[in-house]
Amino acid sequence: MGKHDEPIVLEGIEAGKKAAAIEAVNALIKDGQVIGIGSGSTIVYAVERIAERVAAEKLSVQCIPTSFQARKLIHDNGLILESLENCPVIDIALDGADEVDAELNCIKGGGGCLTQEKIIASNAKDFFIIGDTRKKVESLGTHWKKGVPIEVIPMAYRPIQLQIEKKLGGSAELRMAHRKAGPVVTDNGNLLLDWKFQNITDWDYVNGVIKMIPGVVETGLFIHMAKAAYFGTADGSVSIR
Ligand code: ABF
Repeated sequence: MGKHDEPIVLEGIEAGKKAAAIEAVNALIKDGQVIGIGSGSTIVYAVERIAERVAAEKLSVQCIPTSFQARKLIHDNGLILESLENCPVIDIALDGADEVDAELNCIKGGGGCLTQEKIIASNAKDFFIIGDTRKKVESLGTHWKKGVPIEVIPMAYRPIQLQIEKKLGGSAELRMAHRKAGPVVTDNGNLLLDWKFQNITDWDYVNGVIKMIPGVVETGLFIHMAKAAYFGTADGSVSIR
């Protein structure tokens, strides 16, 4: 790829994200719903489309965020911001993903918001993924090479690294901020490990092993949680898995 091609490729990726988000919102969002709002870049297009539909169709919806970013997105688009205290049952959750496999298992948390994303997704009657077509893979680890994100309590990060590597192999790296200025700190005040794995097929087992290590808050493995995934391409077409 020549250097002049890069902006075109990026534009294509953004077009894919936007197409998937708009298609999902048009098909899935209904009057009266409590909606879980994911984090990342694709969800921005979804929230903008929800706001358009709320204004044009006079829909009444309430939105629950998965992160500081999502909370601000809801607020900035003039949508009703709600919480799990008031709305413990969510009708539908929409979110991006780093990868989605053939069984709709996902790696999420590249943006560091996996714990609140999983809480919202697990309390939603239906959970849908939106993303550009790069995210659609046959098996996890094909596109997303940065590993499985894992949120951990800060004082335990080192023994957790060692236990993961001993029990499952691979390497669990502490996620550092830009220019290694310090570790990335989540919205919950915790740290992140990115576990690079090899030859894993039983994701249920792996998720269980990691979750059982004291100090692990949550993993970015979303196993058997999504109902469907919308993938968009640069030409605006969308496929549903
Ligand atoms: C989120 O969206 C995260 O779990 C994930 O890291 C991120 C990636 O999606 P996008 O491509 O939309 O930024 O929900």
